[in-house]
Parts: sequence; structure tokens; C-alpha cells
Amino acid sequence: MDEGTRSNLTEACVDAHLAAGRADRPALRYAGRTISYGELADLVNGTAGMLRELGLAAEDRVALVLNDGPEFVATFLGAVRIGAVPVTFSTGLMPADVRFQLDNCGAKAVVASAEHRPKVDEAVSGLAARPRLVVAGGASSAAWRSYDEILRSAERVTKSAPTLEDDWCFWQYSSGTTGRPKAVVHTQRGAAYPREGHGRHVVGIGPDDRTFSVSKLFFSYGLGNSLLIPLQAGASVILEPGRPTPNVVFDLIARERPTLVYAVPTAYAAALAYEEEQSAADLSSVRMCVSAGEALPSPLFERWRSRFGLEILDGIGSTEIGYIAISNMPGHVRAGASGRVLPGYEARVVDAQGEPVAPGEVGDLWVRGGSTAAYYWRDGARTKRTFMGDWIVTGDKYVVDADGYFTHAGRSDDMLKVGGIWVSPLEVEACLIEHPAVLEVGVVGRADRDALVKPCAFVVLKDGRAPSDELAAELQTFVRTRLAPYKYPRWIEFRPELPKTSTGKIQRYRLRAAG
Ligand code: 3UK
Repeated sequence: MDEGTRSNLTEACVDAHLAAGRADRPALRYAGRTISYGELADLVNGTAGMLRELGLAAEDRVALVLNDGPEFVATFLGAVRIGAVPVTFSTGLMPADVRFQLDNCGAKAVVASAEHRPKVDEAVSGLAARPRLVVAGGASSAAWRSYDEILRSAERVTKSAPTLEDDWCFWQYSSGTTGRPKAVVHTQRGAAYPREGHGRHVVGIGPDDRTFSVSKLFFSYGLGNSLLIPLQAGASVILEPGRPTPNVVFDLIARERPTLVYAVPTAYAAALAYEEEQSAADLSSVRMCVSAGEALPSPLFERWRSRFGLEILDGIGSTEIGYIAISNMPGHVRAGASGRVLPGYEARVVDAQGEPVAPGEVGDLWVRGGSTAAYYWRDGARTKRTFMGDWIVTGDKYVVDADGYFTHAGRSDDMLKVGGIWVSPLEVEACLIEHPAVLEVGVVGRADRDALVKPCAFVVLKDGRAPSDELAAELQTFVRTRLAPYKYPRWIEFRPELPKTSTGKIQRYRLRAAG
């Protein structure tokens, strides 16, 4: 029986470069240090040995609750080396969300940065099956073993597990309007593809490139930017573990001199706002800037180009697509549009029956191509709604023009992209309704001064409670301390009542119009 073609991402990211005599080339830049491809191979192989020692075998899941750094890359590729499956967790999750995801993916081990240890402790306390715990950059304790300690004596696994193209490579969580996040299952075949698609055709990446992504490795965008694409290309990757505030980003760019910069629109806007006061930025090393995660408003594109002489190449991707499938190309940017379909992908804009709409008409965007995921783990119902044969139903409304340029026209659900990260308005509403002063609430997206969407809450107070700036601030703090902070409403609008349908449902489109 033909079982399929062998494929293992770790071979493409590490072994191929050693075989080509590039062991001394830089792979990672971190905290002022260079880690060569040869050193990365040792780190990956040792981490593979560590995971084996902890009892992991092929198809077992290991959760990564890690900041950007060598341990993230090594744990990811070390797991893939032995055929185990890295599952990336957002470092901004609350303990209850960490618990849900650990339970849902059945993680046998967790590798966490020291900073995230308390959150993981709280998360695992409620779990029936306790995963093995490893702390990166911290000391051993009763529950935790130190990554550095195990690594020192761990076996070096130099031979990859015999994984096939259709085997699991990695999983990532994606959230929706309602219901729990679902694990998006990526195969070895799909994981290899972003380097061929965007890597080759948009940025033309090569071994002399140095990438820096403001978006972190745990996002599917960041994973492509800082791992899948540059390491397969033999380029080097600049990693920053901390919060990427504009001063950190500009310092890092001036010092580390990346050639390719990746960020979300909100980060470009924050950088411009900061730079207007500082004006000392040195972007002379950068040959291209890439944007994804949410639409890049054309004024932002223009301001960036006039300030730095660089085009920002906007492109749309998703966790399910596996990376960017539609993108602007250097020298052919249409500001305000997501660009054209990349080689290796197909896209169509369809009506409710799945039939293509005419150019210029709004429809639902479907995408297929080399990097798409296989399905949602243990979620047949949502898999069937999103994976239509080999097409992905993105949930986005799009218009395509006669030249093949795609322009974003909103979502078909109520989900918001805030700084490139999903926010469910229902989750923010469910949080605010818990506040003793709140009778009713509706949350919608509203454009800020950079035309980027942020949550706005319309609130009806209970009898006896009066609107005030203090109460608005209290409601914002209420959300910030209960949900991941980026979800808090940037505006609170008090109203005597909310617009409703005859059946009593809040009419969000009217709130959006009021916003
Ligand atoms: C929205 C965009 C307009 C769109 C992602 C690049 O964002 C990524 O993945 P997610 O799963 O979200 C996917 C959704 O985000 N979106 C993304 N990019 C754009 N909307 N213009 C854009 N340029 O709603 C999409 O369905 O978090 C981005 C690479 C890999 C990714 N996973």
C-alpha cells in the first residue's frame, strides 16, 4: 500500500541547511546573541530528546505557553522531530482558557516561560489528567522541571520520525462568536507551503534576509513570519520576548537591522504615532514591510510610505488557511485592498448558494490552496461549516474587481479583529452584564482615528444608576481584569435603551451605525 510521501518540517527547517554546509549561518538572533543553524539543530535535537524522556511519542500533543525565543522554536521543531504535535497557546489567555485548551487538545506536556507558570499552575489544578510541566528560563520545583536542566543531559535525536505529508504537524487555536475556541489541525504538507506561497512570491525571501515580526510566534501569522518561512529559507530570525511597544520595535530595528518587517495595522499605526514625536527611527535596513490580521486602511499605507519610503504589503490570511493567500505585490500595491490571489491558491467570492457573484458585488470569500488546515479537532459540526471540500469558508465578505484585486467588506459574523486578534462582542457583553450597574449591553466595532476597529459598548444602566465618566472607567476596568485586556471597550456609550427587533434581539447594525 502506498502510504504517502514522507515529510517532516524539522528536516526542512534544520537538517537541510546542515546538509548544504550552512551550519555556521545565523538562524536566530535573541538577546544580542546569535544562534547558528548548527546550534539550533543541537537545541532542537536535545529538546526532542527531552520530550521523549517526558514520555511523549508520535501524535502526542505538547502545549507551548512560551514567549518568543529560542525555546519556542526548539520546542516546536523538537516536538515535530519525534512526530509529536506542538500546540501553540496565546500567552495572553486567562487561566480558565488555558485549562480548556489543555483539556481539549489532551496535552501530555506543557512547556511554559517562567512568567506564565502561575497561570498554568492554576489551569492544571482543575484537570483530571495532569500534563508534565517544563519551565523555560526558571528553576525546577515540585511540579515543574527546568528546561535547561533536562536539556543538558537529554539525548540528541538526529533522526526525524517517519511522518507523512498528511500527518499532523501542529495545532493552533482559533475563536469564534460563540462557543469555545477550536483547534485548527495543520499537516506536514500544509506547514511547508507558506515558504512557497508568500515567502517566494511576495517577499522573495533568501538566506541573506533577516526577519522581524511584531506579531508573536503563537499566532499563525507570527509562526509563518518567524519560523515556517524564514527557517525553511535558511534566513535568520530576530526574536523579542517582551511586549513590542513602538520604542522596543524601533530600537530593535535600528540595532538588529532586519530586511523584512511583519506587523498588524495597529502596530504600524502605533509606530507612526510614536515616531511623530521622536523622529529618530532608522529603517534603512528594511526592504519590505508586510501587514495582515485586519485590513490596512489606505491612509495608514500612504503615511507610512511618505515617512519611510516603504510600501506596506497588505495580505489576507487566516489560521485555517495557514498563512496569507491573497496579497499585494511589491510595486503593484492597491492601497485599501488585500491584493490578488497568490500562486498555489485559488479564491472566489460567492453568494449564499456558493455561486460566484459578478465583479464588483459583495459575496463570501472562499479560499483553497497549499497551506490549508485539515479540520477542527473534535468539532465535526464547525468543521463541516468551514471546510467545504478543499475550500475554506473564511467568514469574510469580499469584493473582487475586474483586475482580480480583492477588497475586504466586513465579516459575515459579528466577530471583530482588534489589533489583528479576535474579539467576540458576545464575550465582552457577557462580561459587562455581570457588573451590578448594567441592565443591558451591546458591543460593536467602531473605527478609531486610524480607521482601525476597536470595541465600543452601548450600555443601559439599571434604575437608580446614573451615567458618569467614573462609571465608564469602572466598566472598562471590570472587563480588563476579567478578560484578556485587549478586549476591553475603548468607548462606553450610555443609552436609555437599545434598538431591538420585534423578537427582542439587539440590532447590532443600528448600533454600528450609531457608533
Ligand atoms: C481577518 C484580514 C482584512 C479576516 C492571519 C495572516 O489574521 C490571521 O488569522 P486569524 O485566524 O484571522 C483571520 C481573519 O482575520 N484578516 C486577516 N488579514 C486581513 N482582514 N485584511 C487583511 N489583510 O477576517 C480573516 O478571516 O487570526 C493573517 C497570516 C496568517 C493568519 N492566520
